Amino acid sequence: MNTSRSKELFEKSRRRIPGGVNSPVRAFGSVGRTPLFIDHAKGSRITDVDGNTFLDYVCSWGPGILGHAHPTVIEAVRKACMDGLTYGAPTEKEWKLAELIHEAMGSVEKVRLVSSGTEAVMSAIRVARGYTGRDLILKFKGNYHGHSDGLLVKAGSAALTTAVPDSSGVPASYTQNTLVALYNNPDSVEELMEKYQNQVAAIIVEPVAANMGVVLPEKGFLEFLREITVRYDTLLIFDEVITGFRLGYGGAQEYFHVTPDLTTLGKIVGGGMPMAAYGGRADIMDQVSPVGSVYQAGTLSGNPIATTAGIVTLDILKAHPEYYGELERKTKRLAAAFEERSKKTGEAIWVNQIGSLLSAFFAPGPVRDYDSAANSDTKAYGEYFGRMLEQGIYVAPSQFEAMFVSVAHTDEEIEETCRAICG
Ligand code: KE4
Repeated sequence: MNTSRSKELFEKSRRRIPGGVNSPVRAFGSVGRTPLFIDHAKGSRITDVDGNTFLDYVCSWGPGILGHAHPTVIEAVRKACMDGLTYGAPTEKEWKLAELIHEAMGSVEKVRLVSSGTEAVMSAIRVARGYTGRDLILKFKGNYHGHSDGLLVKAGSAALTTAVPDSSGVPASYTQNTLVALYNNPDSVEELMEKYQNQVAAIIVEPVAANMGVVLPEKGFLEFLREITVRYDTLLIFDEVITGFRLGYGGAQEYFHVTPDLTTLGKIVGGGMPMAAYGGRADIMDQVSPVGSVYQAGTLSGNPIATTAGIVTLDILKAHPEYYGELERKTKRLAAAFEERSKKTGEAIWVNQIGSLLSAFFAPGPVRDYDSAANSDTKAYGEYFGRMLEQGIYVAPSQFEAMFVSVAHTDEEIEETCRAICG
């Protein structure tokens, strides 16, 4: 496969942009290859600057549930652009999107639109602290919630129960209010809540983890988090940046019938434009300025182009509830192909799949938390990634990311992908 133009652009970009990319995972570092520079995308396919076309299972890390350049979304965005790109003033579209979000997730009684998932989570945490008057936040090892300082943490040693920075440039003092528990491990949560009791403002969780690869909540885990947060008057934050509108139109909170106090959204809610949101109970969200004393602001928050893309995307998903069954069926077919491969080659492959999210871990499994995910053979994953690319299939360039399926992936393309998986 000719990738000379990508290589040339990568060399030039690296001179001006750290690593030649604007987000680290795009650098293909963990699969040891030169990143592909993309020229355009349409439907289920993405084309690089050398003219190589691939079936795309990254879908821009989640926003692309309708496929790339959906004609209705593009037409609406094109039209909206003619009316100006941003005003820095309220518009009807922001209210419309807020209503759509509330209609899909009743727990989101009030919502603020922001420009990235990181900003949504950072703001939700600030509101939780402002509402409760407490400082500590409990998160889970292997969950990723964007790159705000207090959340760039790794679990301290067993002795430590507060976190230590997982990035240079983050002062240790910024992470001393972050506790780290183990996903699918209620005892680790009990222990920390017992120790810190009424100091914990919120527990934040990916209701389906998708940043250590896809790891499902075990039966009762989310219900347990709901119960223990009530018990300690702590808020429960569902980080639904990936699961929102992905697991179903009502996200993970509808899928699992567990209602959080605050929810963060991103990706699909913006239809591919820079848009995210945080929201929840009105009494909590009324802490936000100018109503309350928790400050949060943004020049391009809720801008008319991003809200247009979000509204049209949600309208399409709302009008087609059947999409979610189709997405699950196709994704299950992919999961079966990995199982067929494992039987055929004897490779240890453990698959976690839910809705249109899937991860094939090159590990014996079961993969149920960070440590079991980290046990994966990343070299084997890198070889798999290369095989798929050579066969025209673009999957996540990291073992610890999800495979995303879109409505645009046809059954024939799923079968083509299954053949590539089975080898
Ligand atoms: P952004 O700031 O990247 O928009 O959202 C941060 C975020 C928050 N919460 C969850 C559950 C997320 O998955 C993310 C971002 N997801 C990654 C993909 N695993 C973004 C891809 C990237 O970093 O380039």
